[in-house]
Amino acid sequence: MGLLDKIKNGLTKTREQLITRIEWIVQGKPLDEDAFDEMEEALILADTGIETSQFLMERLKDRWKRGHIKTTQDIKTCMSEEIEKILKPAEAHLNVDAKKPFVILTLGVNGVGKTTTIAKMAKMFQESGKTILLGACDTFRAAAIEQLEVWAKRLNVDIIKHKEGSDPAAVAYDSVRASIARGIDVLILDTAGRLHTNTNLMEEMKKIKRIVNREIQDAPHETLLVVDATNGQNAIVQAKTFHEAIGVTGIVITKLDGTAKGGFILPIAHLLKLPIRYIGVGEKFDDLIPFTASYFSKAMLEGN
Ligand SMILES: Nc1nc2c(ncn2[C@@H]2O[C@H](COP(=O)(O)OP(=O)(O)OP(=O)(O)O)[C@@H](O)[C@H]2O)c(=O)[nH]1
Ligand SMILES: [Mg+2]
Repeated sequence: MGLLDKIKNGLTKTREQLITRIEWIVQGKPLDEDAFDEMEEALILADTGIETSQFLMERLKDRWKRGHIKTTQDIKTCMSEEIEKILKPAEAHLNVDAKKPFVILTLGVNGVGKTTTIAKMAKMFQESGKTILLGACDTFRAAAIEQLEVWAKRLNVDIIKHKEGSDPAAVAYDSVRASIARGIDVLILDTAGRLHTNTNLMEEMKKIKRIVNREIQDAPHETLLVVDATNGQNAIVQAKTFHEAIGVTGIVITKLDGTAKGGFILPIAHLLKLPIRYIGVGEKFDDLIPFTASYFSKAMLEGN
């Protein structure tokens, strides 16, 4: 299956709801201002957020007034084009060739899919010929180390670990030293997830970052925040909190396959202005896709 089809599959729920609502709004009546207001609500229901939905509908109304929009198909086409414009600035693929070792620090609240995403990324980099090391800095949750080990075995990559409950920054330190000593291309650090409102978590992450940075001047080269699409608007709050506390350089959005809230990716691009590196559309290795604005905007409005 091609990437566009995969994203389309992943966004099925979001798209079906959005299209059904739009078609219902415009059915059998001429387009007017009210119809656009109702479409704005449909976007908000897809978790696009008030500010971004308004912004998008203004652009659409403008095109309608200039005569670009007459049919339902025109609405879909123009909306898709305007969505692509909003998403385009967030399209920036992660280039792990830039440094050696390229250090990725992965962050996010509990259960969003950090560890799974790490495994998927490791597989992807491995396939492009890179050597990988994983650092098990989630020493907080019972079984977190074992979970990462299971992935490491499946991928046949090494892992640096300490005992449960030990200092995550010490694991990060050993991981960085080992990466340098072994000539590793990409080091990915797994971390513990707790609520973004947990100050201990933020302090722990800052310390890891500091230790990594002390060993390699410009590392971590990527501070990657993982957010879960099923959290919708709350994921935006998480992203803001992590970004303010730690400084995020890229975002991964997971679980787009299980939600009708796919619209929340728009305010991430529009308001947070952070690069979206990958999107997750399932639990398997190859269900991680580099983010491409045009694919996403098509997948939101064009059926299979
Ligand atoms: N459907 C779907 N499930 C996913 C995706 N990514 C991760 N998951 C699932 O989400 C669950 C949690 O994933 P983990 O990788 O353990 O999440 P985590 O952030 O490491 O969790 P903690 O370590 O507890 O903070 C698992 O059941 C994964 O299989 C995705 O893109 N789609
Ligand atoms: Mg984990």
